[in-house]
Amino acid sequence: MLNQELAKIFYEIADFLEMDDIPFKPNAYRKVAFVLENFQEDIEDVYLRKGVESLNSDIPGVGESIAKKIEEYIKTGKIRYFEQLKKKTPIDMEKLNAIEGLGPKKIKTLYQKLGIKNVNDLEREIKAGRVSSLFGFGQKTEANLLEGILFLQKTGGRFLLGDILPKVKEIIKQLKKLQEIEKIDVAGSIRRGKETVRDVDLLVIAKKPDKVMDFFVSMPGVIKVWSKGKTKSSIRIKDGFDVDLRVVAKKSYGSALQYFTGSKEHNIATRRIAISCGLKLNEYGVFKQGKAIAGSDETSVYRALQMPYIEPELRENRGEIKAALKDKLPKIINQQDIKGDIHCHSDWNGGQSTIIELAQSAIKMGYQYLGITDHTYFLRIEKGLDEKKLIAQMEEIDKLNRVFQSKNTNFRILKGAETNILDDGSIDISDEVLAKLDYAVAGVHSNHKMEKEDMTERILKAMQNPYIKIISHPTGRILQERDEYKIDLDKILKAAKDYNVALEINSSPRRLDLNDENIKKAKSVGVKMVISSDAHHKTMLNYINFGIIQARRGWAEKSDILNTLPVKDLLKFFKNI
Ligand code: DGT
Ligand code: CA
Repeated sequence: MLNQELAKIFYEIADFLEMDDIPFKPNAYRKVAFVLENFQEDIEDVYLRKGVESLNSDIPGVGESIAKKIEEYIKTGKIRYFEQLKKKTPIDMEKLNAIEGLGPKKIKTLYQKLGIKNVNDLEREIKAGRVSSLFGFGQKTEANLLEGILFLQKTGGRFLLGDILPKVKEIIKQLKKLQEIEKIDVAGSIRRGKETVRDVDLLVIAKKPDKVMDFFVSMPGVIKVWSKGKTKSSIRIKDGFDVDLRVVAKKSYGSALQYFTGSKEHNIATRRIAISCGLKLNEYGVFKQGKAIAGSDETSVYRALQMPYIEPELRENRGEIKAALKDKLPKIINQQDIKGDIHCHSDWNGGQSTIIELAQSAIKMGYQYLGITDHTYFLRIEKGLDEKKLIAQMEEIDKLNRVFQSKNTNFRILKGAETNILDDGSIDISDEVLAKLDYAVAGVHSNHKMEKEDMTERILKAMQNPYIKIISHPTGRILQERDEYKIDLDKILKAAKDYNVALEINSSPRRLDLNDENIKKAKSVGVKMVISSDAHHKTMLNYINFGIIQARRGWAEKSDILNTLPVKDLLKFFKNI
């Protein structure tokens, strides 16, 4: 486990030394870092054999001075030399280095000439026009740096799962074409289904690693090769994110997958369990007195720790280990459980597909029903439906349903609407018309910046309307753009139970609202939820998969999610019977 931590430190030492124009040493440290991050044995084990001597003799590139530093880290968790370097040049190397276009040499110039220590300093100096006049910078570099800073500020250097996942699937598809690759999996935060992702971790079993790596670093779309080795290579893709590829031995594949899936917190906890069982767990296997007892597949790894398999989405150290040890893990929802989608928009109000196109796509997805929930009229920009148009749409849906019935198609379009919760909590469609729908959804689409108490009251009032059955995107956040509105979620959860209103898990990759922790909270107090695509085009019905992932991360089971019900039972919930 120490291997990766030490590698990170040695890379950073190399950067600091390079800044100081010290010859040779930076490369020596980089080489060692690279060896460590690819080393097929736990460095601690090497150390336990004969201390500094075995570190020196058994790890290529590790001389006595580096061996001593490794020893110091194993014993104290720190390396004084590294601490001194950081003290001598007090700059935020990691963050500055993360800006596209900056490396140690440029960081040094910025520090020496303008005293720039961190990203804020850099932004200030660029805006003051002082960076472009430095040697080696210029207007274009300055503009690129500013763009890089803005990206980091907006996103923290993280990418939306929804943006990154299709590209990762494409990369995997290309790699799978190689005969040498026996098995390939994505690990890391992507496998855990986190809503944002810093980088992509791929693992493979491969016959000829050299050939695989040659292909990997020269795939179309690669703009930078950070490193290339037999067991690990690292590249940047033109979309701006990094991909690491590791080749792993068959006998260690499950352990490596478990380790690189993380999360780090989950790993620390599982490692502790291993120790308490007298075992040792690392990315190479589970070991008992030095002998491997598991490692080829993940299930065997967890079994060796006296636990059932833990789904990746649960691995955040949020109670899953305790639950697993007691065999009380939730049976989390999966794609097949979903019987229909109950929030999507048609071309009646700014969606791009017709109702029948949406319905046909839904049938192809194996759904039994699809609820059409167009915006209502308060949203004039989207030409929301008024009462008259809503009634006309209901008639159209009735007509389409009669066609399905006459053809014995086991499919039904449900009549819904996504109404607006106005500032005072009232709904922008009359109760009389709401009563004609199969169900009504309500959401906040305006005036997001109310005080907490007012916003909570506003939503609570809407929930008391007997026709409102679902609150859409309950916290209003837009990832990397807009924070949640201020609400008292506990009060809203209580009202959801009291008034029999479901809360939505909106699957739009920019919303994912409720988020995982709120889903877990809602489940724990018995609030029902729905997973909806909020599609504005038939192809966006697939967004539901992101909502399912989020629901799994929130420990949701089939029984927590209403659109796992057959249509008859779903309508019973809506009719409150
Ligand atoms: P990301 O990339 O920030 O979206 O999140 P992850 O979880 O993919 O993190 P990443 O790419 O840094 O590392 C992949 C996995 O490797 C991580 O989930 C757990 C494992 N790992 C990485 N560094 C450490 C570490 O220092 N200690 C332990 N125990 N595990 C680590
Ligand atoms: Ca990652």
